[in-house]
Amino acid sequence: MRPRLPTLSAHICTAVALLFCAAGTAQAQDFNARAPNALDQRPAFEGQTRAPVLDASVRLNAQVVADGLVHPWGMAQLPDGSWLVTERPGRLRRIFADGTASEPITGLPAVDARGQGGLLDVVVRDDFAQTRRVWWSYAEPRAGGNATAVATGVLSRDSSSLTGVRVIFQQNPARNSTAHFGSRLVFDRDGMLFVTTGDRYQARALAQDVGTHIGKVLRIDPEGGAAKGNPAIEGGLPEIWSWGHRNLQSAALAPDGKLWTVEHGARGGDELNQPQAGLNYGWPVIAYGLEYSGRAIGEGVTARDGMEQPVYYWDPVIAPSGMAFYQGEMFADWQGDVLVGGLAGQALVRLTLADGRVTGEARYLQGQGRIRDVAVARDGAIMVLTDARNGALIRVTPARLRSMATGVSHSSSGMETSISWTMRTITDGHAQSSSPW
Ligand SMILES: [Ca+2]
Repeated sequence: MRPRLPTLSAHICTAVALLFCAAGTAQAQDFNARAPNALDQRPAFEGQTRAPVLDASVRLNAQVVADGLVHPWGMAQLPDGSWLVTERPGRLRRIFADGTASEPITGLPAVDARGQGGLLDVVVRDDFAQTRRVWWSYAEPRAGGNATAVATGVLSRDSSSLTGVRVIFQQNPARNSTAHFGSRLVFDRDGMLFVTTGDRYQARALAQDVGTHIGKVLRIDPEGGAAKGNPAIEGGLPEIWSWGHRNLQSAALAPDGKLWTVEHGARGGDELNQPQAGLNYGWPVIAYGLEYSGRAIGEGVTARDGMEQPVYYWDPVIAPSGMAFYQGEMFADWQGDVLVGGLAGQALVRLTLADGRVTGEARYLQGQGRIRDVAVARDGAIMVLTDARNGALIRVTPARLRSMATGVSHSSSGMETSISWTMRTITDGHAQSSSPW
């Protein structure tokens, strides 16, 4: 029998299906009530911020698959429906559909888990069943500091260890910082791997320096080296796809195969972008929002020739982490919609798109916890990871469906029990006092 995580209240996790209503009334209408931080800034085009609020009255069933995860950060579904989940302190586990969790998988390199560092994203390819190859990103301890790195290895048949581990990418330069590591991993349709990075907080000017990997979207060969077909950028490193980014913890491929990202702004200025090869997305020269101090960012300009406008921005911020395009059967009306996790925003954010612009925004699970990652399971359920000392893998389905894992149907008495339990579990120990991104 596989061990359960030591802090799991596992009998509750799998026996109780949680039901609550993300009401489309006052709560869902609230998120644009606050004034922007930068009162004098104007969007570059209509609909670039504060898109019309969508009806969010769909009833959702949110079932905790596993809790007791320490600051889980990334997840990848395996062919049998189980999930690989990273925990920031440096552990990778396999979580099975019944909520049991493997012991930490051995063979990973050391991580620098201070601050926002640690073990970060994890991905597999469609050929996992044949190759058992796994790729992951992490904050790598280096001489003189740390930096984002990507490694790959082969998962043993019993899922206990990774073998043949190789580091295939190292961000340069390293910095003495515990902040802004990125880093999402996304395979494109050509089998190349997008890697997002951050500006390391104190090194923001290097986001404009194409001789570094700081504040970039990178595209690499999953065996190592730069990807073929990357843009030719004068004086630029060969891994660079786009630059001028602040801290990218959300990235996903759209149904048409294009990469989209969401990056953290400062006080206001979280951005949705569709990064295109060889273009400059402006940080820190142009930005929406303000410094945390309340001062203007740089010269306080939001537009400049040669720098791309975001498709959409948030002020106040949601503090975005995790992203997926919905495709599946369970949420029939959400095909192609963008799902983004909110940390400070404590919400699952849904955006509708048309012709490359945002046409509406809705928020779900508001106030239930800091959402670190979002994925769509092969059966169409939406999976989220909550960022907390007692973090959880949660499966979100339309409430009309019976819980697939438990067969439990929902009653009003169960709903009351669930809500209080949800609040207790997800908020218990969550990092209220830590930084909001
Ligand atoms: Ca930008």
